[in-house]
Amino acid sequence: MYLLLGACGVGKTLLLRKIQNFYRKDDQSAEMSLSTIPTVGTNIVKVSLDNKKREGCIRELGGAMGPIWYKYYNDCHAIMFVVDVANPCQISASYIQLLTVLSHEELQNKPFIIIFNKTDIPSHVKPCDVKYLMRLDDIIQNAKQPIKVVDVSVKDEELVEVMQWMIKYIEEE
Ligand SMILES: Nc1nc2c(ncn2[C@@H]2O[C@H](COP(=O)(O)OP(=O)(O)O)[C@@H](O)[C@H]2O)c(=O)[nH]1
Ligand SMILES: [Mg+2]
Repeated sequence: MYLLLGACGVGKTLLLRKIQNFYRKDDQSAEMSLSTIPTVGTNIVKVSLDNKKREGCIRELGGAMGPIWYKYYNDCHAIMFVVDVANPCQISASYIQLLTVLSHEELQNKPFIIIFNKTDIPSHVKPCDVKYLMRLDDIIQNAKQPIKVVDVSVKDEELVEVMQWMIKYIEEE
């Protein structure tokens, strides 16, 4: 189980939908359901990771559930943490949340991907500046977990690096 975390409105549900649709681009009916509403509670989807050969499960936890995210750490094998780089006011809160998640004892050996989303919005903070603000170089050097950082626009379906990371860290049966 991949655990999909991040503050409210960063794009987690849209990312889930787009990953679900990654291998069914021709299916118009799938595209119809791309509007999102704030997630209350948790959202679990099964996705094809490898053109239908291999599958994975992703559990999204609503941003408002931050205080109880830890209850789901035991039941996941990898963490996807989304940051909205078009919302500068939220970046410091995301940084604190990220540090809290990374330092949790149940997540010490689990791989992380940090997804800087909404790079299509012209006023977004440059990912290199966000990395600097969040002191990510320091964090990555000192973390026990393998951490990958990607800049994407989920809206524009820039999902390849996310899919590659998911396949790299696919859950063993
Ligand atoms: N411009 C833009 N909007 C996005 C992107 N990703 C998500 N959104 C929008 O951000 C809003 C919140 O998205 P949602 O997936 O519900 O966020 P969640 O609360 O993290 O699940 C929705 O209106 C999405 O359409 C993106 O890459 N670019
Ligand atoms: Mg959501």
